[in-house]
Amino acid sequence: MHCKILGAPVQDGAGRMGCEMGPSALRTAGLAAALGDLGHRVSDLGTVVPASAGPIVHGNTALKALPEIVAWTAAIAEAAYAASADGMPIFLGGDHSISAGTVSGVARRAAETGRPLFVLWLDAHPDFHTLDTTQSGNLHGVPLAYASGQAGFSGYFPALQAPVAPERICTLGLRSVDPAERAALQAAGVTVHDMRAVDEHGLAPLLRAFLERVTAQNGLLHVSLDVDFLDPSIAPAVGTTVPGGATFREAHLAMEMLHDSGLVSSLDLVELNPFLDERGRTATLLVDLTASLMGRRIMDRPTRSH
Ligand code: B3U
Ligand code: MN
Ligand code: MN
Repeated sequence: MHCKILGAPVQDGAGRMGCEMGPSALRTAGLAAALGDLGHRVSDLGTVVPASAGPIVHGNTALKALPEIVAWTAAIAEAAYAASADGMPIFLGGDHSISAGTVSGVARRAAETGRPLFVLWLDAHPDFHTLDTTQSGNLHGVPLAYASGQAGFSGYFPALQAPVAPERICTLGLRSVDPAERAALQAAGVTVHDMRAVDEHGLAPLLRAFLERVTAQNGLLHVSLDVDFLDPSIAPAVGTTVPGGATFREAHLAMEMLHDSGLVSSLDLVELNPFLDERGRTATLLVDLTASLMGRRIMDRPTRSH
């Protein structure tokens, strides 16, 4: 596999500074070497540069840094479209607003190949606010709604060339959902596996059922991994910690299953805030999880289905 690393040092979408350092920390933690050790070809394509931000006026006065995030989204979408022509792009955030660009860019590419794009959103939050419903105004709370074509973005964010149908989106790990998001997720028909579902059924059967759907439709799969999917006890370097996240073992199992599926065509690593890390442990964990997703395994056998 040809892994293409692309930095998107965006922090204006989060409520605090620090995610700008995310790509540097992931590089420092040895991402390229870990992928190379697995036999992959690795290219570091460098850092996305945002378009210039003009003034934008919106009725929701809570919105923060709308012109900046719109400018980033346009540039990241172009970079994601270009990088996904071949190989496996790995986007290093940056806060989760980068996924407005990464998902829309890879979706545009998938539409050209004729294969349906599916999205697996690993996160404590669904990030399914629109520009009208967000109360915090932090735009890392909107990318999934934007990329799936929810109303209210046109005229502000770049026009979507290929929205991802909500039926092709699976969120896993949710435990902090705002009322407007809950209603919108249900109305749109997004598959939601919250932490209660993980507790009741275990992560593996939930993920396996989704992967079987992707396989049945010969789909491509974009995985968006927010650090706060993980429990804060193992991944402290994130601005929005929510207790009760995925354990070390659940997270690695998810990555191993994703690898064995052979479906993953692009990946986001987002919301890492190195300023909040403890001696690089969260960055190192993200590198190890990426390695599991790209083929590192304990023994030479895939995860059994039963
Ligand atoms: N839904 C809340 C909280 C949040 C969303 N994404 C993160 N936090 N990281 C909001 O602000 O939109
Ligand atoms: Mn998120
Ligand atoms: Mn989150």
